[in-house]
Amino acid sequence: MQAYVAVDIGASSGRLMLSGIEDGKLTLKEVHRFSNGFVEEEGHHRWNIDHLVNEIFTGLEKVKKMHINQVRLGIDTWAVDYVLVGFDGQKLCDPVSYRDNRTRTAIKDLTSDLPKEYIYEKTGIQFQDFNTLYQLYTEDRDKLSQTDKIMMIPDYLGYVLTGNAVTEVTNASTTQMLNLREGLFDNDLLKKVNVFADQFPRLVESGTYLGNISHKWHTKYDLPETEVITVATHDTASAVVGTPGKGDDWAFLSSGTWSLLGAELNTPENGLDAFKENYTNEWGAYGTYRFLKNIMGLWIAQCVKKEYDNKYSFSELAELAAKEEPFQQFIDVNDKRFENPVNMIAELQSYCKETDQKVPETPGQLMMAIYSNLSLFYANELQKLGKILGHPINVLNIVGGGSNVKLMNQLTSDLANVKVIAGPSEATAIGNILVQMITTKQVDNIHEGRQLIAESFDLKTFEPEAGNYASELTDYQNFLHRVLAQAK
Ligand code: LFR
Repeated sequence: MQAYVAVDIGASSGRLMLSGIEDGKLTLKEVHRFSNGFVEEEGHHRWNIDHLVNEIFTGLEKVKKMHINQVRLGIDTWAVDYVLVGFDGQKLCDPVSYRDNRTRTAIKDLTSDLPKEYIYEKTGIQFQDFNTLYQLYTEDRDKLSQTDKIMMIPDYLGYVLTGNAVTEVTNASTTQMLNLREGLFDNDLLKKVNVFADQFPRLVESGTYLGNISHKWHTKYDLPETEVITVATHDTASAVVGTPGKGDDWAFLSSGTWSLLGAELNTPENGLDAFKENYTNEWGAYGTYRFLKNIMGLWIAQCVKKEYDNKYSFSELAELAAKEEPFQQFIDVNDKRFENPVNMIAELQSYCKETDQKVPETPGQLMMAIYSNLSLFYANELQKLGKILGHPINVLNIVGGGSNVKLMNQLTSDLANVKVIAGPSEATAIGNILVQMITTKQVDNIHEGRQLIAESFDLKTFEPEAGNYASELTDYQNFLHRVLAQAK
């Protein structure tokens, strides 16, 4: 059996998943899991990128110990962050995390003489102050002048492994510097942030052979023969590939640290409505676009869990939440204050106090507040999405770790009046593997691949319960309207 390894690294953890096709079904096994996170270093929140490289090797050594001597491997990670590589081929420093506060005013500063509409028309990408465009805008000029190459995180990891450097498009699009029409980096935007197109390795599509792991690593570690394939390197792009959506009225919700809710399109939707709602057109594998909205997601729950010193597991927290009543308070989960607060529990509580609402106190109440409000936010966005696209969404495919939270799946189904299909929870790793399999021609195309996913994993369906929560969504929409108007 041909063995495939997905290296899938998110903001809070990474894993190596081993996969293949056995008896017509996709198999998936976690061989290694490790933690990830940013730490304060040289005045910024930074990722420890060498740690990630080491963990990839540790995982591959485990694969070798299983007597697997030859693998294909793909890497996906979160987006927008980058590594500056000097003329000696080495990183200049650890990459800064997108949650660092160095870019807080960058959108305002950069767009003071380059209108937002102009940037959106060119790129179709949402305005998030952490986009690479704004990170580079605030980047240390000395460092930039010492930079030979700017590499996105997964491209950098591939480069360390193989010595070959590329810029893969699904992730590159999140920089907000690719021109939709030309399919290339946009020189106007690059100039604005003092970088040049040739500082980026050549652009490639998902599903490109990168090369074998360099010989030097084989002398240091006991590794299988490994051929690296550049997959859909943005984790969200891989997650969408790994979503078994069917028909033309489905939306996806990739539910992890972030909740990414949207639809897969064949042509970008960068008109005025999409601009006003700050929807993004990230490039997908095989010429598609991920038309989506970033929602704060389970990050809020991850912080709460950590602040209870990880005393409860996620499933214990979900059980505690299930004992509470939903919708005890409304929260705009996308409020910037939840992006990187000193203490998430305190932040949630002061939000409720400031808005004269019931303050959640216990772990169960806090979790129920998070689940209720994420579900409300999803339902609200599904309505908007349907409006922008001009057709209703009837099915929501939820993938990622969040798809295991039954309570939230049912609340979302009820509130949005859609059928929810939950799973697979490892869609990102699966999408990573699928692109490798399509590249090696073990699977014909993405349609066949999605069919294979549906047949290989246990998907759960949630039907809307009519009449449930009829007024909550409208009340929430009125609440959002009010708080957003006040913030202006
Ligand atoms: C999810 C994700 C999102 C991106 C955010 C920051 O892990 O990749 O798609 O907006 O992280 O990179």
